[in-house]
Amino acid sequence: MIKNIRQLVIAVILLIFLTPPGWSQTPAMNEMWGESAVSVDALKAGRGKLFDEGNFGMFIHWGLFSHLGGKWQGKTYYGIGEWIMNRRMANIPAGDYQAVAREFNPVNFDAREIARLAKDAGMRYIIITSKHHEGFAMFGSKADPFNIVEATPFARDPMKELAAACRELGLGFGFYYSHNQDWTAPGGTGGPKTNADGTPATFEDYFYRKCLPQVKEICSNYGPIDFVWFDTPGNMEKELVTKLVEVVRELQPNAMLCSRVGHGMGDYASKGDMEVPPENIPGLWETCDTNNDSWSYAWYDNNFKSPKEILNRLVSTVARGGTYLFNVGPDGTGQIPAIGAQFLRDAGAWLRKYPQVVYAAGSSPWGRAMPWGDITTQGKSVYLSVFDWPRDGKLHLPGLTKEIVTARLLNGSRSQKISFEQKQGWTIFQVPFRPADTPASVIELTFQSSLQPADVEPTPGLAPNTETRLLTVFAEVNGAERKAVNWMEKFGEWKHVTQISKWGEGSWAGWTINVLEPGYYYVELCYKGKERLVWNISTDEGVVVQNQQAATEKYRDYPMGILEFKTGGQHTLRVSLAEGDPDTSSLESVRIFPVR
Ligand code: FHN
Repeated sequence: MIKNIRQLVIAVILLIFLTPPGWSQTPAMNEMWGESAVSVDALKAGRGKLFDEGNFGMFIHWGLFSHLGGKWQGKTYYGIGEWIMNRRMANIPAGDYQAVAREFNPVNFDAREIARLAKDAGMRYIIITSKHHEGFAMFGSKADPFNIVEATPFARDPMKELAAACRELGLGFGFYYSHNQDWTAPGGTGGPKTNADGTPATFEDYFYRKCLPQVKEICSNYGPIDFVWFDTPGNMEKELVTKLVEVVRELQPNAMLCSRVGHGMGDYASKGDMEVPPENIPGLWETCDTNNDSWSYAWYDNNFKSPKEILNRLVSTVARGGTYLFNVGPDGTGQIPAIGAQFLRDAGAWLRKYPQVVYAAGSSPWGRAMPWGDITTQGKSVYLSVFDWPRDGKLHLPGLTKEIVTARLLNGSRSQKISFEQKQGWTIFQVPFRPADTPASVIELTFQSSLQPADVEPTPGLAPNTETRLLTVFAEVNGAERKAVNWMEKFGEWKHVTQISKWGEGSWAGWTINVLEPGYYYVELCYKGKERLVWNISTDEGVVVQNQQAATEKYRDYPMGILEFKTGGQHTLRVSLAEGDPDTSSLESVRIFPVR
């Protein structure tokens, strides 16, 4: 027994001393929100104008990890490439990682080409990693020699080149800086606990020797910058965060600070990684997303979002009231992978035809996405961006209560008038059978005055020619728990949903929907859980669908049966768990679509 305890103690000591830095931190999700001391209106008129009106920026994750590209000593590690040092990935000791700098020579880096791509994609600014969690500075730094000018054969400062290229093309420019985590600097969070001479290193040592001076450098040596994007503040002391904020405010008074600086000191809120929220959010906020699965380059990762997906996520973010920051990961030679670059150019070609849909556009008065796409506003105009074009010549818009002055189907500068009828709370547009454009067609509606949320009856509609998804985020919940959850699929690849679990006796989730045409509809539930579950779906007309289906640990649509709406008009629909574990059975949404 004594022998076992002794072995345990030795094992713990070995673990503490031998574990490489950084592994205990995973990409953080719960530290994103914060509010600025300056009012939103003042920010919009001042330093936040580019952010607020631009609505679309390029994020770049580029660093020493890009040279590794997801591979270490011949083995591929799947997950976000910039975390390759992490214990859950290749578990690389700090010294071994630092040695990689000697091989890093991104000779194909062309700042003008990257800035040109951002411009062609319709992006209005670039924010690039100046130092990520692994501690390597992608700029010339006097504060720390582990930087691209001093430690690599490249020996150039690519940030100088990129800042200049952005200025030349009229793009905004800003830096990402990992202020809390530093896996190679003694004292940085996740970094070595001792200095080179063996003396203990504190976080203050890292902060005053490296972090603060480097933040001064990025705020001094690159001309006026528009953003400083700090990330993963963790448990950083407020006093230290305040010092960083003061430096930025003093040296770069026009730079916007993202809320991930910590302690509520940002100018705008940053949503969780890769999260396009389902409901409108007031204030200044941003979603950052990536063009494949990893932020930084990984040799195997060519799961690039199509132009349609990029545009759909961009338009939806703007329609919810936010700004979209879309990431690319140049490889170790400095080049952005070709497929991702091409898809961005294709998205940009569409944006050049319909700039009014995105730039300086307002959120959707409906407060949520439509089954066929999404809605943005500009003055007295409303833009319907239709990504899923109806095949029967009818586009359905529920809940509009204000009179339309004109309805036109746009195609760049050309447009054609379209007719519509209004019945039972629906506006039904007669549209050509073929979409006017790809990947989305745009319909412009004009009104006597700008359309407000009060001009829209927000009940979701059930149209006869498309599927409708009722999200739990919009449900009335009785006796169960609704909660937003997020999880990683691959390491660092985040998914977000709002779901309902902890079902109690007699509990249910309910929705009111406006049914245009009575009849039969298939109904499916999207859920996760254990073993087999029995769900009950009932309507105010006494129709019941009850069925058992399998459950797995991932959310998936399961067919439940056929639901009949005997009459058109407003109906209520309730879902309850009839059999199964009440805690782990987690309902995400209801999908309804016509049988015909
Ligand atoms: O850990 C980082 C991650 O590597 C990446 O930089 C993202 C981008 O938002 N931020 C952190 C996780 O939230």
